[in-house]
Amino acid sequence: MALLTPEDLENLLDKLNHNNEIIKKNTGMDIAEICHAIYGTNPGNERIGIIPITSGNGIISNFSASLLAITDYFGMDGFITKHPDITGYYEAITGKADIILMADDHIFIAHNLRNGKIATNHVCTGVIYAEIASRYIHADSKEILVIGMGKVGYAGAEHLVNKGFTVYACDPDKKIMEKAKKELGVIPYRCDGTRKFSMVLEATPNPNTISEGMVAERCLVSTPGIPCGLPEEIGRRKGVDLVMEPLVIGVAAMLYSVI
Ligand code: NAI
Ligand code: 0TF
Repeated sequence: MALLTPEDLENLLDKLNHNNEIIKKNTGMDIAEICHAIYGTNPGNERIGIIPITSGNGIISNFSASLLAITDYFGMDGFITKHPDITGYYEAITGKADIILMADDHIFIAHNLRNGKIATNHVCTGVIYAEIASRYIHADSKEILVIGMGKVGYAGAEHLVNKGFTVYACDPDKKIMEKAKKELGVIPYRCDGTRKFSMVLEATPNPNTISEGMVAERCLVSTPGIPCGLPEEIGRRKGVDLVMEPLVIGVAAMLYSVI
């Protein structure tokens, strides 16, 4: 898994506000309203315990502080434990956390200790970025393209199939595509310029994954992928609206999904 860097987390709230404006302009809803539409929940007075985890590549500076800023932004009562790992877990429980947020290099979870619900960042990120793309108010059809069918893209594609969209998908990994065809019924997308999409979910760790032939003149690209897969000049030439943010949108979905 590509790990976040401290630089990714700089100016997080500016990036959030910028993306919230784009999302509102293109879907008529803000991030909190979209989370509510997906999960049917609203934050109450949950206490969120954020535990720094030292295993693997260790602490990412600003990661826990960013999570705290996110809980604050969405009106929740967050706190970072003084100690990491198991000692931090004990501290979160004795500090009366309702929900635990913690991440190692492989998985990032939200666990609600009151109702037992547990969520992963990759699934919630796929679902919310897919939902954002699918709510594009200028969409010309119910056809949507998913680029990258890994952990995030697969969850997004599944969400879109369940919502009744016709999902085209591409991934160089043949095994993944076979599974997605069989289990989700996605249509393999051949990038030959004959079909262009007004809604695109991009979920790869690579740049330049979006070519001119994939996108309609007016379109919304929704991508958690780091770095961004949309080349700047294509975005400019085609007037693409771009939703792309490194942490907050996915974490908002995690929190709403376990409330
Ligand atoms: P993954 O490694 O499970 O899947 C990535 C998939 O993209 C692979 O199946 C790969 O074959 C495919 N791929 C690579 N190049 C491609 C191309 N040119 N065209 C089509 N498919 C291509 O990764 P995962 O966990 O799904 O994450 C995807 C991206 O999302 C990463 O950059 C990750 O860092 C980012 N991410 C961002 C979050 C956020 O909040 N912004 C949250 C979680 C992940
Ligand atoms: O970097 C990642 C994920 C995050 C997805 C959200 N965009 N790509 N995971 C590693 C997090 C490690 C956190 C660290 N253990 C800490 O500071 O607690």
